[in-house]
Amino acid sequence: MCVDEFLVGKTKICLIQGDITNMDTDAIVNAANPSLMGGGGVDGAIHRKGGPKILEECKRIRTKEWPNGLPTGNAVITSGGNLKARYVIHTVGPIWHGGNREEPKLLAEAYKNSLGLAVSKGMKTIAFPSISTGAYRYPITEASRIAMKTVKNFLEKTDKLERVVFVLFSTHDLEIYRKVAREIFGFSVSDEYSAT
Ligand code: AR6
Repeated sequence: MCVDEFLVGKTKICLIQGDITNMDTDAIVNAANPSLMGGGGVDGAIHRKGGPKILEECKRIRTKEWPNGLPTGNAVITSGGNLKARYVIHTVGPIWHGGNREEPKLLAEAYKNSLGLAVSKGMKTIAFPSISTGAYRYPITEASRIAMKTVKNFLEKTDKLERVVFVLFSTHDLEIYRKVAREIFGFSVSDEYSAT
């Protein structure tokens, strides 16, 4: 259930609180690190629940495409293993170093490249976690603004996606996204209902 829903063209933007590994979207996005070998946070949860198939595919990607690791801002795709989502899109967000090391640009690229990959594979629905705002310490208000602005810009150029979901782990993160979403998308469909 979306806590808030916004529209960009025909695409629904949904904000929810929860665990991204439970999502039944075509793809869920993993906030990975360049090694693609797993880690903590969302990455750990996805590999734990998705099972060993995801790691095997990541190893293959490392060998064939990215022997030195996936560069920050890039995205690759594996199957979803035992997850409900059929695919996992692994992207690497920037580590926050204070904001002068191209962090905003790299974070926007992580979102844009993940969306591009989803569209190129014919997917209709995709769910994102709040990339870089955990272990990588990106301040969440700034990161949420980049996340939602990048999604909005992307959707203004394509109408191929039906739904983009932002899955926030904590109430605190969800509240920040809800507030910033109104700056970016305008009113929520639920605001309209509550006004009547
Ligand atoms: N579902 C949704 N969101 C979650 C979940 C979950 N199951 N678990 C955590 N979050 P992080 P990063 C939230 O650290 O900052 C890993 O070790 C979390 O509360 O997962 O991009 C990787 O291997 C936070 O708001 O990702 C990398 O080394 C957000 O997801 C590094 O962490 C992102 O937190 C990447 O760091």
